[in-house]
Amino acid sequence: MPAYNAAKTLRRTWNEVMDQEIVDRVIVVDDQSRDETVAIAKNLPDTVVHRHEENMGYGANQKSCYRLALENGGDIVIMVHPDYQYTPKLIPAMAAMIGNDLYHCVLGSRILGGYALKGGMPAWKYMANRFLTLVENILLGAKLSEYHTGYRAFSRTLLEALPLEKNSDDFVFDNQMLAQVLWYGYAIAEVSCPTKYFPEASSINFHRSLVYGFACLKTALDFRLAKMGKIRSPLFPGNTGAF
Ligand SMILES: Nc1nc2c(ncn2[C@@H]2O[C@H](COP(=O)(O)OP(=O)(O)O)[C@@H](O)[C@H]2O)c(=O)[nH]1
Ligand SMILES: [Mg+2]
Repeated sequence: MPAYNAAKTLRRTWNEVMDQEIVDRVIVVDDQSRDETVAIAKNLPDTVVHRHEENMGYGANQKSCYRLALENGGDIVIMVHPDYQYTPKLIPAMAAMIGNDLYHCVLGSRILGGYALKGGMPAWKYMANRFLTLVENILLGAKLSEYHTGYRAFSRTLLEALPLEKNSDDFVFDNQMLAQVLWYGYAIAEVSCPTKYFPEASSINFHRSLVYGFACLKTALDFRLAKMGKIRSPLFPGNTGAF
């Protein structure tokens, strides 16, 4: 759980995660929240809490999460936002798809199934999501329903293979990571996840979203140019023979 000001929802999310009776350990990385996130996390059993010395960003937070998950021996690692926006009830399904050796990466998609708007996703976020997804599918050569979910499961093998440290410390980390999964030739599976939007579940404003959107487009473009051998990118190393 990459946490930032998640005091109001962390315990609820954690409770529901543990109710699934399949999770051995929870990793909470706090990115210098201004609320009680750390104090609450420290009282949770079976939980490793790590606090960044300073606010480093959402991508940096996830880098710490995956590093700690691997250090703690995780074979199946599931990232879920602690803002209670994504139901932990899908964890057994997502973990099974990895544990049964079907996939190395599974996303909980809010778009798949078609209920995102009914679930309260703001219309402008929905439109942006659909547009970015369309362009990314074309440039990345994939067929995903969305690239922007905060609910993702990975195998240890995959996490060890990706050069995550090269990625951004900001929100576009999420996008770069999925592009890397595809770059390394892994299939991405999706399960339909109910969408919930409420005040605590969303803090990203229009400006941050715009910056994120353009960074997503750049990621997809870099991927395509690297594939064509036109550029070298530390995110997408060792092209298939082009250089
Ligand atoms: N580490 C870190 N995480 C952040 C920061 N700002 C937002 N987040 C987290 O990023 C995630 C996505 O943000 P959120 O506001 O929920 O966006 P939305 O649900 O996509 O509308 C949430 O888990 C937030 O807690 C930050 O400055 N640092
Ligand atoms: Mg959210």
